[in-house]
Amino acid sequence: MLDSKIINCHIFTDEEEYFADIGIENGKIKELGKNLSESKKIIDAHNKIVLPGGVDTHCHLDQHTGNSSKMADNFKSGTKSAICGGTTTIISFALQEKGECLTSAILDYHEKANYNAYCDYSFHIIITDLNKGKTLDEIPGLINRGYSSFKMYMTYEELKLNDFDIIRLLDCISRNRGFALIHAENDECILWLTNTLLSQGFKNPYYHAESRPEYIESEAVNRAATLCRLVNAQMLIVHVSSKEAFKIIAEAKANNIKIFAETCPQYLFLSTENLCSKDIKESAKYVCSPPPRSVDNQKFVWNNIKNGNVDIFSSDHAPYCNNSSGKFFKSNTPNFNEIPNGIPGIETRMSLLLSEVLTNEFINIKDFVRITSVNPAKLFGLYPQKGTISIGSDADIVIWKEADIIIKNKNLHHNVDYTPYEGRKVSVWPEMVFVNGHILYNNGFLNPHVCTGKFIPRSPR
Ligand code: DUC
Ligand code: ZN
Ligand code: ZN
Ligand code: ZN
Repeated sequence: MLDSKIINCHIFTDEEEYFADIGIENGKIKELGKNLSESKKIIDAHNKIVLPGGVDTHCHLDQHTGNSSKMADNFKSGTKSAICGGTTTIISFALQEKGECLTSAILDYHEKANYNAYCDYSFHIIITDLNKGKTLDEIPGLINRGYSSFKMYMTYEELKLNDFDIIRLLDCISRNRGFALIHAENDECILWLTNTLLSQGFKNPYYHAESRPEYIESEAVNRAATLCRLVNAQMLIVHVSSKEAFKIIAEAKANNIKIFAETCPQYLFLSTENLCSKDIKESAKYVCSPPPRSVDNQKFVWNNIKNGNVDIFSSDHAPYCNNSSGKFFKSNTPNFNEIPNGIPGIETRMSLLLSEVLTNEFINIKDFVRITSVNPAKLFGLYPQKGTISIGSDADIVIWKEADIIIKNKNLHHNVDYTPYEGRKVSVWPEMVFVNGHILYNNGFLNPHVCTGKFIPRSPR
């Protein structure tokens, strides 16, 4: 006897499209097809689009910021927001403080997440300090215990590693079959431009974009690809935003360098114009890095999604409120470089993109599933447990309903006091979201008491 059965589903994976019923038992997909076994419960999808739950491999929850700003979302509010937007697995970050051993960093973030997550989760470890080599000694053991991905930064004073440390780290990760993620922007160029702009009196958030032009991103992407090639590592370049950076990635891939590209909603749906408001309370909302680019650049990002150069579409949810706990932690009139970088988007990621898919058909639904669920799960060792609808997979399933919806922050479930997409129309939103076989979201209502998300250890590559 099945626990539940979703009948009349119009199912899409990255490879197939078909009509079938889905049988669920013990949180897993047990049967798929027609004439399934008897079930205790039957849900009728009425031939609506049914997709695997989203896998968001780039979101920051409850992360230490290194200053007095605070992230608004912890694991509870962040994963609640995720599932209400059709994402059913997340990989968040465990940040190594300088001098800290990685095991202690992980324990810290496990404590934050334990019994606090609505959906299953895992961690990438952010490495900020090789700690005289001790950090490298921890890596093989960590990969064996399911922490198989490591993020590094080329910029931000408190986070960045120099190229030599990146090489040593990549080499160690690669030899132990781990996976790397990198934030690629040239730190010295940003520093010089920032100082120059400030010395000329240019302080407004608009100059955040001026201080991080596209070519300082593409320079760093090229360098990251070179370091990757040197030690034969596998690496995801996160939040790729610009035409030149995509070009370098396409070339590197053609030369068999094992790099992958992630992009995010802000590079499709926001632009530098959002930073132009004279009202700093408005423009500060869009400060993220790399910054939103020109309207013109958006079509290059679309083209790279269409031609397969984008492997993953993540949110890069970085939840800072637009008040003194977040964007304005430093003062009411901060200089552009004093505003925390990052914008919320864990709940809107899936609908924003799927809505474009359905209305403009620029890419098809299978491509959508590929970059929002399948590839994120595959690259990070979660597939086929996550990211697909197939027998044996976890029953993480979304029934989508087509309807005209205007995004309003008051209807979202994160703890951030704004959404950069306020007022934007979408044509689709989750109707029902199943997480490990349980209906956690149903037509706008959240099943309030279920916080049964668990840590998922991930296999090496
Ligand atoms: N990079 C991220 O990956 N997230 C938030 C801010 C940033 O610069
Ligand atoms: Zn159950
Ligand atoms: Zn980054
Ligand atoms: Zn990020």
